[in-house]
Amino acid sequence: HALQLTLALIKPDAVAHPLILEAVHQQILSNKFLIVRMRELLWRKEDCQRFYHEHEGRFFYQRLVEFMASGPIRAYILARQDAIQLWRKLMGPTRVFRARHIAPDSIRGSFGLTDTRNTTHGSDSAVSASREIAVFFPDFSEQRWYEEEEPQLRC
Ligand code: DAT
Ligand code: MG
Repeated sequence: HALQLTLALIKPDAVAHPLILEAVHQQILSNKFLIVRMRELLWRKEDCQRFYHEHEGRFFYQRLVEFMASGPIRAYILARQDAIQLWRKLMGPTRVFRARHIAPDSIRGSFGLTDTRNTTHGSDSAVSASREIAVFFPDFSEQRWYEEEEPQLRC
């Protein structure tokens, strides 16, 4: 496919601040991602636990889950060539100290508060993108999108 899909989240630390929320949204637009779907929601703790189950047992797991359920988040399905890799590059490194030093202009380098409160999430592979899109947009069919919507975006 010419266009790849990814799941992007704006986390509670950034949704709580209108100017930061707007700045992250502008990054999406200025990098020519197509916003395929977008919604805002308050996440239940059990859903955060399931979403981050790969980190269960790590020292930050409890903190991460509490934080992600602490306020509204914004979820996007984004489409673009190399969407997964580009969105992760725009986010910058996971840990805020590293982000500020090696990628000061990245989203996390600019707005990240701590290693946990780091502004955004992005899928890390095509397999996780599909899984994560289904978590937030259960009615969205990737197959149908590629058959019916994506071809029209190319002509
Ligand atoms: P990413 O969000 O860059 O894919 P990840 O999947 O390794 O990073 O971790 C998921 C989230 O968990 C991350 O965005 C913030 C939190 N986290 C990861 N490593 C952490 C650490 N060392 N200390 C505190 N929080 C951490
Ligand atoms: Mg990850």
